[in-house]
Amino acid sequence: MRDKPNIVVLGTGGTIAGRGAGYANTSAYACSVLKIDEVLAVLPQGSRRANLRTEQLLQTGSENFNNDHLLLIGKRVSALLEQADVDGVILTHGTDTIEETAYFLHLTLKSVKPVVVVGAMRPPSAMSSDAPLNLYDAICVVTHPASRGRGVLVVSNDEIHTARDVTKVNSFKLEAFASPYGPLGYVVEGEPRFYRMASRDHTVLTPWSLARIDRLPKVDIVYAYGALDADTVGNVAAHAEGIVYAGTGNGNVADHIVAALREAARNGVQVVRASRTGSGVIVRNGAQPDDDYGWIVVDDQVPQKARVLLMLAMLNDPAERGALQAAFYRY
Ligand code: DAS
Repeated sequence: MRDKPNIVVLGTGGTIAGRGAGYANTSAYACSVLKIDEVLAVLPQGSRRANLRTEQLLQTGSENFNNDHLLLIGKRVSALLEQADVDGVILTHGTDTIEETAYFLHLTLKSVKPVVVVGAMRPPSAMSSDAPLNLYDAICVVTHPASRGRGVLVVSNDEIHTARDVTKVNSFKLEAFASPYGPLGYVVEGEPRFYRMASRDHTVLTPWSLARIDRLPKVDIVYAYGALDADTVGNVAAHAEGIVYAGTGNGNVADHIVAALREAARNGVQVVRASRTGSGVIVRNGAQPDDDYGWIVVDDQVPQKARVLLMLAMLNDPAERGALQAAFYRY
């Protein structure tokens, strides 16, 4: 029996590892300059709850993360979770794309051990930085037995979110993260309080294992607006294996874009209708005859999460549209 849980803290950069010129620089600062040990130094109390071991995995803003970064992070977290002397993992991460990395891990890790992804909206050098409290809350959540088996969690601003639902909804406020159905719980004075479960399959209940993934299909997102031209869509389709179409409203596709997306689908590109609104469901064969066109629709996944899920689903059944559609309703 160990005195405290053994937690590995992986650093990847972001604002949580940033430094500004002065206290007043809450939004203008150098990102990804503090090493993970320096990041943890803002919170000397952290080691009261856990034996913390650090690793510097990356050192860059999360806006730079591509599929190779996802695989690198995923494989490292996965390997750590397999070690008997590791009880949980904290991943420090830029906030911009935290939701994509967290969702990728949520769908691919094969462990019930807690994994918490955490960032900050203000660097540790700024007045009222959220870095120390977010880090402290992450340690409290990752070390708590109630966090086991819940999939990957994102902790921010006193809230615990499931990786499936959380998105960044504000560019500079501390209340930057929201889930359309609310957080799973709060962290109150260092104690996680969970109020609900994530209901969709994740981690050990998915078919994807990082040990078997070395490449992800190229899936791109096309953002809809009235003046978008069909050639742009065609150019994207020519270089992609899948397209998530972030349509207006309930996944609407402008009349002059329909042909380009139908052509893409005929050429074997998987086309997924989503919404650029940020929440809500897309009804299959609602705004468009998806069966006739060979298109797929999201359930309620926002375009950036739909991209992650489509990449994974295409690993199993790249051409089987029924199976790809089913993935959107299961995960
Ligand atoms: N540079 C952004 C990022 O790394 C900012 C942040 O961390 O909030 O995502």
